[in-house]
Amino acid sequence: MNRRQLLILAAGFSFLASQRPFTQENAPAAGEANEIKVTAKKYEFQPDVISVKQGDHVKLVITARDHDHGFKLKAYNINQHLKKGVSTTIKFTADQAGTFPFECSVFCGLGHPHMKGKLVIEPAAAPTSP
Ligand SMILES: [Cu+2]
Repeated sequence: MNRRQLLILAAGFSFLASQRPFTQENAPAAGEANEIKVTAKKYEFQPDVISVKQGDHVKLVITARDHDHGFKLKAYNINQHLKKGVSTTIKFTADQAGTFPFECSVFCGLGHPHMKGKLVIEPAAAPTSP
């Protein structure tokens, strides 16, 4: 059955039955890769706040512009060297919700200690009780 047939079928049913396909259609499929492009340069990550949802398969594509940098996300045991001019892909599954700091882990100059950001993982909807 294709989507069109499904919608026609749903429209013929009760209000509740017809609402469901529409609301679910807009939400991305669970576990879909969430690709985020990030730039690293002296002395900031852009964006410096990265927001994802719990359960997302996060794919960060980070490009160091002006110097080698690093991406250290301690909560997820990630410490990746970012070579200047190269896009580095870092993949992880955002299985724990919360706010986690990340920082540059390769000394890049005087402002290096301030080169930080945070990863915000919104909790998934609470599971319905049985
Ligand atoms: Cu640095």
